Amino acid sequence: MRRIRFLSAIMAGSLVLGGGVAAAQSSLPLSGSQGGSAAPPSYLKDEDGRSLILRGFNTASSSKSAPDGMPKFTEADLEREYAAMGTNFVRFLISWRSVEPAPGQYDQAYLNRVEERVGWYAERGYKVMLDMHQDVYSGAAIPGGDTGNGAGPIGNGAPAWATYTDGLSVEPQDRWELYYIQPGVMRAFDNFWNTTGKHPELAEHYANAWRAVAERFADNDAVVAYDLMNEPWGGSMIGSPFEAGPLAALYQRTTNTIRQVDQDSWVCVAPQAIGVNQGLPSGLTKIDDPRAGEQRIAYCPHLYPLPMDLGSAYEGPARTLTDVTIDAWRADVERVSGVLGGVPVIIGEFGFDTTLPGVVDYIGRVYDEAREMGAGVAYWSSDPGPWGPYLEDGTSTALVGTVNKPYPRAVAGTPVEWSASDTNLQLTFRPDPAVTAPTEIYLPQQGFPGAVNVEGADIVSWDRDSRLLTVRTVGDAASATVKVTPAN
Ligand code: 9MR
Repeated sequence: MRRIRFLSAIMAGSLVLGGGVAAAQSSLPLSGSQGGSAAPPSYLKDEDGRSLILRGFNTASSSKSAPDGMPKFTEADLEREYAAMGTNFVRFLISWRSVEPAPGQYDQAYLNRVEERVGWYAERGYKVMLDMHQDVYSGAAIPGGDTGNGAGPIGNGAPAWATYTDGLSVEPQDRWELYYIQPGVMRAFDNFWNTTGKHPELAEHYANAWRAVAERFADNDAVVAYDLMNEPWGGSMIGSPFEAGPLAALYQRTTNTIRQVDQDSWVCVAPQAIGVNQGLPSGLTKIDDPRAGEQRIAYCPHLYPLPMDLGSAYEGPARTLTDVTIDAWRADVERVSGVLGGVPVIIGEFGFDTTLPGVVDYIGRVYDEAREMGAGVAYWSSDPGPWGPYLEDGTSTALVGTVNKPYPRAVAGTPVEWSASDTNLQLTFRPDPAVTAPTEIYLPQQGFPGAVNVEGADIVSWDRDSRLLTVRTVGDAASATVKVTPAN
């Protein structure tokens, strides 16, 4: 109940702010779905210039409070994930406390451990987005904080030396999200954003910590994106004043700093989490990418419709409310993608208790939305348990079969639309004559056990072990449609 009251209060507050944002924005040029027809999606590109359709997991919550900052996720776990679901993407959690354990000192041994794991993904053709994770600012903000629910210590992200609660209280809470409105946690955020005027150095440290990460991964083709901050929260400043103010300023500063060492990776920005994750409008404003050539900013919002987050099944009135939430969320995501300059979208997190009724429909719906939006997906999370693909004992959940579907992974041009069933994939795209690498498609064993039929393109290779089909279109048509089915 306490959590419901908290979320209701925040939602009510955000609704007021959201109304303000919507009213303020009605005089701006419309883009995305608010303009009547959604702008065509744009995509992250791989080193061969192919458009990437990214499908994968967050890995993992278990790293948040681990002394070495590493997830309980082995190379064998990755092998199992690929074999079962054919993923090509990971949102890999890193943390400021691990990157910069003392002011100005960057832990190269930690970055070595991250790099080793990035190597596991790279060897298997994955792309990686590094996510500077935080929940309720920092473990240091919450003395002995633990809900006792088995999830481990509460709070992660910032190093202790960057945590200034100014002696304000942080009382034990029965839900981790409730710590966000504890006075000491709010003050730690206020000091980070320097809305107190006392800690201008913290944002500079944050940007420089990102530069240390980017320096390490600038030349690594597997690392395509940097998610600048997980689920930002403004402390005592919420809604569009926060998003257009200190949050946008931090994003701009960090982007500029990353570009001192890395010109090519995408910089991903997320809105205020509370409210926007539940479908309210974001007030985030444009970030300018100082790199030469096209902008490489992406928008990486999370999706947690309130009924799902509160543990409802996807049925009855909760399903109706969830559907309405998803519609509103998508319209706003497409609008913000336009505000940011028509940038690619990655759903940085969404997740659901896979033991609840309606799970297959809910997860299927979100993947459908992502497909239509041209958005990448990182499901929350790969950690064992009812929300993940595997339980603690290794049993598969309903997630595995729901995720394991055909999809185009890398397209030699710009995707226009695609669809898939268990035994069929159809992709329409505008071929880019400058791209010589073939289009790559993942086809699960179940629907494609043997030879395949391809219409509209020539087969370059079909590897039944990796389940990857590569094709090349012939001629110089502006548009190509490729259809793939199992051969009889
Ligand atoms: O699922 C995670 C839960 O076990 C932890 O107690 C909690 C606090 O660290 O974080 C949960 O993961 C959240 C993620 O860090 C941020 N987005 C929402 C996720 C689900 O609540």
